[in-house]
Amino acid sequence: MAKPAQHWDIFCRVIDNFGDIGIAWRLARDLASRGQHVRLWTDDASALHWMAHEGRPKGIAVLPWADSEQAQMVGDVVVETFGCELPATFVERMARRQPAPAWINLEYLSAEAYVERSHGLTSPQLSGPGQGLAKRFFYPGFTPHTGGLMREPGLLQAQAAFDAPAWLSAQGASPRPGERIVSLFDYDNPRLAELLPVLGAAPTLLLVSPGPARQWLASAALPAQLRWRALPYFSQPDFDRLLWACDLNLVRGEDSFVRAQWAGKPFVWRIYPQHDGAHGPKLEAFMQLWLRQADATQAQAWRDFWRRWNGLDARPLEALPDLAPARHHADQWRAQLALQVDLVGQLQRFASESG
Ligand code: TRH
Repeated sequence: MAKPAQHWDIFCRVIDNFGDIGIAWRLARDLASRGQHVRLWTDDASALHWMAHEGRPKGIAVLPWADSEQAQMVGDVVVETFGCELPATFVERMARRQPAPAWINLEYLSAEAYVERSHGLTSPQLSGPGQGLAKRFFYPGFTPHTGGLMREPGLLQAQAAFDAPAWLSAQGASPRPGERIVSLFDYDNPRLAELLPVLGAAPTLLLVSPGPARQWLASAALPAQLRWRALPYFSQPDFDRLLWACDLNLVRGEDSFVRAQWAGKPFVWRIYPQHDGAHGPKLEAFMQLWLRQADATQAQAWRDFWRRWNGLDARPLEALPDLAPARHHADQWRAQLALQVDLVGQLQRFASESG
């Protein structure tokens, strides 16, 4: 017997870049696709103009954060993304609601050991507007003892049915015979100049998403075998198709990093740089997990490349690791991740336990 649809309130505060709203929007879409009713409260929905330009699915209302202070109804489940601190007036209404809503804090993704220890912990609210409520911590992750990764129903089937040449042609980005295709979505990166000769070692078409890299490339001298095209901001589904169509994806942050793993292609991750250097151990922890089953020589080549690309090793970029074995490894890694219960499935279970 299917459970009745629940009402979900997702709160998202946009810090910078697009990951916060990107993850919140993907969560809302996934929940709505399962028949849930979703209100997405955010202080900056502007990126949805392109991220969601294929239309907003039924069942999702995107609302200004400030309006939540007057909201009379509180959902069955309240998701506070990345510790964004809910409005006190809304929390007061949560505390008065009978039955109490499930209050879930969705944390940032990491492969570090603390995640498995922290996933599922509860924090009873002993004072303040939420007194009497309990907040539960939900940590996404790559192992069965975490909350898993978002994997919407039908993702792997859509990939299997995808016609890459037709999609690339529709974008005006068809490769020439023998050209490999590489996508680039990055922050400002001092290593970019070193990337060009690395890619130019073989005939390459570089597809560049909007951002600092695209500006820099416009005036850069290119090696003979390297061509590039500027891309527009795609909708999230089309950004996925870009990753599926390429032979190598250079991604960043959190959400595109996960989507590159679902694409099952070799990828390079530019982690979100943190001033206190916390991104270093986070990168190492992921590589430890991701490369555990890989051939030792291959694994070292990827570690070297990722560390240098992320500025964690001052030596210059050298040749790309061999993409053929990496393609096989990417397939294996995706198959391993697909064994996990997906994040939204786990979140729904969490909510029914906590509510
Ligand atoms: O933009 P990001 O660097 O976001 C970052 C990270 O999430 C980081 O962890 C967080 O702390 C910081 O924001 C605040 O990278 P990310 O996570 O890949 O998010 C980009 C989103 O934009 C993702 O949902 C994919 C989407 N996207 C498109 O839909 N179309 C596009 O053309 C592009 C380039 C991105």
